Amino acid sequence: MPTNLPPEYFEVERRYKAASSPQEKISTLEELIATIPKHKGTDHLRADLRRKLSKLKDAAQASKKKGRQTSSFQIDREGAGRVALVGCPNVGKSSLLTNLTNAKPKVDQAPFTTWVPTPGMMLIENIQVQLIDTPPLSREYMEPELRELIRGADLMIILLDLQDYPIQQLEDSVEILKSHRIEVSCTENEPASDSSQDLHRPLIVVNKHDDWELDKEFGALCELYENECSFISMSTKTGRNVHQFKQAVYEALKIVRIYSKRPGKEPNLEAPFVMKKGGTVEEFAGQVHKDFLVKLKTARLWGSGAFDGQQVSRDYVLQDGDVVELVV
Ligand SMILES: Nc1nc2c(ncn2[C@@H]2O[C@H](COP(=O)(O)OP(=O)(O)O)[C@@H](O)[C@H]2O)c(=O)[nH]1
Ligand SMILES: [Mg+2]
Repeated sequence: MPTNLPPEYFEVERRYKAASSPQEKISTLEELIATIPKHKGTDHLRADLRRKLSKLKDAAQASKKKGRQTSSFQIDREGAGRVALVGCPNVGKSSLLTNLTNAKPKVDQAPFTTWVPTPGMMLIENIQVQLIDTPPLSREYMEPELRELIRGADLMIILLDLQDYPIQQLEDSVEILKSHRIEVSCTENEPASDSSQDLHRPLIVVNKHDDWELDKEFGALCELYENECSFISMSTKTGRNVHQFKQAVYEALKIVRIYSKRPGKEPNLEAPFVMKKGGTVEEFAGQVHKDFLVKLKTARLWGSGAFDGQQVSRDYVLQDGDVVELVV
């Protein structure tokens, strides 16, 4: 054993030894290797640990192939949209999930606390959205199932820590995602290209903006990226800007809420139908009941784009908050 190992080595080694799940073992071992200074005296140790790491990864792959149906990456879709929360260690992903949803993931000052994705439901006004806390981004490795989970989400949030080099974190996050073949573009006005379907436009959320004392830091960040991308900031600790955060998630999901109304009755404003922006009366009818889709004669509308009770055609594009009476 080389004698000149830094104190962090032993701290990480302790966590590595205590790790129980294979993912946890892999990540702590990666961390451990990173703590070792590179010189002749540590060559053997590093080679040794690398061999261990590759064995662990092989074993993890093999067991995943066996037990696919019980994988914790298979999460049922619930609610009006799925949002994957990604970012570097310690930015506050798990805190966000704990404070804004019904889920209870582990929150810890030690980095790399979250090993498997954890879903939770977040209420935005009268709809529920599924947020998924994910393991911290790591350059070395990403579970293939995690990649699919992130790619398949309706929205990706890249979370940054305002108090810990957010610029570096943003660059790292984008680079790491790209290295695992998750293409992201933070630029809002970039023209759509052929591959735009695979291009993710994340919502960039800056956490730990606890109070006004950090306004200057946040202002500087916004200024730096003024012509490139926009940020919203919040604090999961003090609850600052939580409302704005939820509104931004709603906007980014590009959905609308439509209320169904029966003739002569009031609509139930507690239980909207949720559709993608641009959805028509016809699509709405199909969502309410497939019989309506066939039998629909006309529809009457109460909402922003029409006068009360106006008759609209099947291809009328509905807007957020519209109330629709389907006539069959
Ligand atoms: N000051 C401050 N600390 C926070 C905030 N959100 C989370 N933290 C702390 O940051 C640390 C890491 O949080 P965690 O949610 O585990 O981060 P994760 O690794 O991204 O899941 C914990 O000590 C949290 O208490 C915040 O808004 N403000
Ligand atoms: Mg976490």
